[in-house]
Amino acid sequence: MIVNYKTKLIQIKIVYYGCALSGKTTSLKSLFNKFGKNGELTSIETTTGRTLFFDFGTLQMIGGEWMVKILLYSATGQDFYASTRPATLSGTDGIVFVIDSQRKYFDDNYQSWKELNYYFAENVFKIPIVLSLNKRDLPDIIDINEVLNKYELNKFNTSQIIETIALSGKGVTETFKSIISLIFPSIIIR
Ligand SMILES: Nc1nc2c(ncn2[C@@H]2O[C@H](COP(=O)(O)OP(=O)(O)OP(=O)(O)O)[C@@H](O)[C@H]2O)c(=O)[nH]1
Ligand SMILES: [Mg+2]
Repeated sequence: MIVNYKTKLIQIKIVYYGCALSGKTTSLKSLFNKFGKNGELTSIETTTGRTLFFDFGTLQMIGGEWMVKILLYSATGQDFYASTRPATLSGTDGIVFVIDSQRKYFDDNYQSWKELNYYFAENVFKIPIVLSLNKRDLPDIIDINEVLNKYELNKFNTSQIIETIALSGKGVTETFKSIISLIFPSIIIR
């Protein structure tokens, strides 16, 4: 977080993280679409639409006399580019962890979660985290309670879990508002 008292500008960084194809890029695209900022998200992609390094875009909001600039990133989920993930995570103020709810990907999601925990070590419990339980429109999906138990969310200081369908935009704004309010507990977004 960068705070400039002179210009009354606060800059924060949020990273969408999770296993390959869980829906991170789709979530960010839906979010920017909802804010009418289509085209303001830069995606560095392979020719098949997979994230090469990261997606990046900014959204701004006013809180009192302060301007809050939110830097949004998604880390690539592809293991081939895993070495780029720590750089994307560096200096983050909050994480949205995107889970592919399909039961067959339970282990892939959990491995990505373990990796995230490994990168931050014990500091992981202090970072605001929202779990986006994505792809709720698909068949054979895991139950929210299975995630709550397996991911031990009770150990985290500030966390939240929200069911989403990034493809249709369902829950995407709610997830974004939730991570902002975990970072700034006193900000209310209308
Ligand atoms: N049915 C369904 N499909 C989804 C949903 N969200 C994303 N997808 C699809 O899942 C695939 C992967 O989505 P991406 O957003 O590219 O996934 P990603 O997490 O950015 O993947 P990487 O960048 O490779 O790590 C795409 O075909 C999306 O259309 C969802 O909520 N429901
Ligand atoms: Mg992506």
